Amino acid sequence: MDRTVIVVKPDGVSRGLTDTILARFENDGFRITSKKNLRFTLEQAKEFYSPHVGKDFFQELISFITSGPVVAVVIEGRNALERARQIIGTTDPASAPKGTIRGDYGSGITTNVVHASDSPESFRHEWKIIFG
Ligand code: 3AN
Repeated sequence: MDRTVIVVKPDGVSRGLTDTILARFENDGFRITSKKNLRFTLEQAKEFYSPHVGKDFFQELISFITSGPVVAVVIEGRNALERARQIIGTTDPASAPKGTIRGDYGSGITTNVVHASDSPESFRHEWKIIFG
């Protein structure tokens, strides 16, 4: 069993998709072990997305993720990181297959409704910022 951080982004929360999105993971056998409603501060957002500092989309990403409340959870399950990435789909919803969360609900590469950690290091980094 291992764990990953899932964040329902501001577009997912404001569109009322939180329960629908979290159910996708639970229906696949994941267990939610922590849950937190929060709004990222500017500092938290910059730290959370620090791997993207200097990229041309960084400012847009920070503005978006701080634009409203998010719901963050830790989910636990076998092969959690890889399976959760399959469930959310690729970064750009335009190329994410139907049946993935981003493929079904994402409206743009920034507004892609959900985040999942992409490595054990990013899980630890993200967990510390939100739940530490
Ligand atoms: P993912 O969320 O699929 O792991 P990352 O880690 O490469 O993708 O990027 C983090 C976030 O940055 C993405 N969820 C997306 O919102 C945004 N992003 C990534 N690439 C781009 C891009 N080319 N243009 C605009 N935003 C992007």
